[in-house]
Amino acid sequence: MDSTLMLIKPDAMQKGALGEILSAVQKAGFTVRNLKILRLRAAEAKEFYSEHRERPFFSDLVEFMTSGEIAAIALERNDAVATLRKLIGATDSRLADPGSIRARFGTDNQRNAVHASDSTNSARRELAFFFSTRELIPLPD
Ligand code: FUP
Repeated sequence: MDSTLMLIKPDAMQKGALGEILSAVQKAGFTVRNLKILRLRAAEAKEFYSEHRERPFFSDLVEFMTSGEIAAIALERNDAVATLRKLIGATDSRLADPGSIRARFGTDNQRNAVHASDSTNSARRELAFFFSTRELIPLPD
């Protein structure tokens, strides 16, 4: 079983899409290991997206990601990273496959409803960004 991180971004949270997005990922066979709702500070958003710090859209992205609450969700499934990336669709919601989460709930290439880790290394880093080790361990029987 692999793990990955999904974020529900401020645009989708403001639309009240948390439940429908969770339902879509559960129907796709993911287990929700943990979930928290929080608002990122600017320094946290900059750290989370640090690989994009030289890109022209970086400050707009930080402003958007700090504009409201987000949900951070730890998900498990076989082949979790690739399966979730396919389920969310292309970065630009206008180009995402019909039926994908970004096509259903996003608007463009910034307000695109969700984030999903793009590799197992990113998933490890991003899960640790939001959750402690203890918060990711299954409860004993
Ligand atoms: P993705 O992995 O699909 O989230 O996409 P990228 O890693 O290419 O981009 C990271 C985030 O930067 C995207 F979710 C949205 C944002 N972005 C913009 O805000 N403007 C752009 O022109 C491109 C990306």
